[in-house]
Amino acid sequence: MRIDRLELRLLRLPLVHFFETSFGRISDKHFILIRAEGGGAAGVGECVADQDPYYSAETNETAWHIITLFIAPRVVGAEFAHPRDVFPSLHAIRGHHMAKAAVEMAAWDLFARQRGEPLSRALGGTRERIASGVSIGIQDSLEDLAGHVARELAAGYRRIKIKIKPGWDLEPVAMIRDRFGSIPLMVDANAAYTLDDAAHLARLDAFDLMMIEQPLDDDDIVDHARLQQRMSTPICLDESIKSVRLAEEAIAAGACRIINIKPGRVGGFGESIRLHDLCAAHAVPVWHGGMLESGIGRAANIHLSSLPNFSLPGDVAASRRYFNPDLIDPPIEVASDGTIGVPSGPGLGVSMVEARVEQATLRRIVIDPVRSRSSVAIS
Ligand code: OSB
Ligand code: MG
Repeated sequence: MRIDRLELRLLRLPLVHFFETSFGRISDKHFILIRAEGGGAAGVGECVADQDPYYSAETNETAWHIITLFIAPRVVGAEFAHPRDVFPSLHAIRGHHMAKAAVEMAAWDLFARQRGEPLSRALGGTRERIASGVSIGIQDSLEDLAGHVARELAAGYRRIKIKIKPGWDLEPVAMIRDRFGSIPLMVDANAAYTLDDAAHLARLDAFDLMMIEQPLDDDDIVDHARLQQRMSTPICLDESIKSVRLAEEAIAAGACRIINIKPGRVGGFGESIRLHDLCAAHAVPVWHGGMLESGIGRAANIHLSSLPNFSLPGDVAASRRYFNPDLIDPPIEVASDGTIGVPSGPGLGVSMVEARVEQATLRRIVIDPVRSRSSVAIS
């Protein structure tokens, strides 16, 4: 497989509803879309970096910089036997997993399309439908939160996750248990606490949560292990699992009992498969995280979620919760039983609406071996 040309676009899409975490609130999604062309076909990959370096150190601008100056020269015009060889070929570039993943995932889509098979098959997926859950951001009031929970349960979603932070934790959880009973419920702190909060966090044990996601800082593997000894609610790590190696260390340390997989965080599909397999070997269940992706990144997440150890519902929900319209048509829908069908067409198996992509584009650059860097700016 040869990648002849890369196109990068920086896009802006308005969110249907603002999304608030312990990092802050956003109303628009800014992201880079990669198009990789080769052998007369094209694959696409969505970069999950944000505008700000809060969830991770990467941003859209760092990803743009790293892809154009360091990743593109290593992949444009290069021959790969398989897309799993893309990530190792970028070894000299330290970190920047979101930037690497966007290009690697476009290469997987290109590969699957060239073979005329769905991406799920190329990845080793085994299911035709995946279980879908939702992530509900911090709201202005408990009443607003109750309204969101009621709507998502009515839509059929298989589990509810709410974002928490100091000052918005025990009360919203108690309210949900009180009003909605024993629904599958979990919380995500996005690293908003420290080990000093252990006694406070242990009060969540009374609510029979499926798990607490990323209570402490991303580098605090040891503190997560100490916290897990002081609470019965299983800890799930997200931000901390920046590589397969770190996952091995976190599992060995007892820092988590569950892992959230996001290909962007670990460097793409190849690394995600290795992480999935590592967790399966240690009997650690995994689920697929979400980064408010457009239909392109959402479809990629669905294909990966078809692997066997994704045994818990993920943060992979219907398009309409995020963007209306989405970049793809038809959008991704959830069935009344809370499942999403894995697309069966070649590659990602979704249709991008080029006019919508064009309309959302803030900036564009094309990189090919002849004009190794030529830029077309679009205002
Ligand atoms: O921590 O899982 C997270 C969104 C952006 C950044 C980080 C996270 C999230 C979500 C939303 O929880 C998941 C989604 O619905 O896409
Ligand atoms: Mg999370």
